[in-house]
Amino acid sequence: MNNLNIPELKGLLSKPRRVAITMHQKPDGDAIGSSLGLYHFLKGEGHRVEVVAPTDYPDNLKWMPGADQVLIGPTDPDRAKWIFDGADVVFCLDFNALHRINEFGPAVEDSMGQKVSSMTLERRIRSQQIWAKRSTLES
Ligand SMILES: [Mn+2]
Repeated sequence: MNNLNIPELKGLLSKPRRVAITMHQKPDGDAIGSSLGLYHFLKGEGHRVEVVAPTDYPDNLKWMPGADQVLIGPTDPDRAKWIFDGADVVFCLDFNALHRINEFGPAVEDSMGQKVSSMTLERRIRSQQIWAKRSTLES
C-alpha cells in the first residue's frame, strides 16, 4: 500500500497536512485505539485530522478520548468519501487490504493522498531492527 520509509514519512509530515485515518471494518480495540492515539498525536503536531470508521464499533470502546470525533462512514458516506478525497495522507491502521474497509476501499484507492499502512511500517521497522541487530553482531 505504501513504499514510504520512516524518514520519508517524517518529511511528508514536516508541514501541516490534511490527514485521514481509517481502520478495518468492525473496529476492535487495536483499530480504534491506534487510530485515536495517532489522531491526538497528529493534531498536537498541527495537522488537520479526521478519523473515519468503515462500520460502527462496540459501545464499550466509545469511552476513548476523541471517540466522539470518529465519523462512522455509513452514517454519512458522502462526507467520508470527501474526507478521503481531500486528504494529503491517508493512514490505514490495523489492516492492509482495501476490501477490509468495505465500500470506502475505492475512495481510499482513488485518493491523491499518500497512503500509509501501519502494517507495512511495522514490517519495515522490524526489518530495520533486525538489520541493526545483525550489523551490531557482525561488527
Ligand atoms: Mn484489529
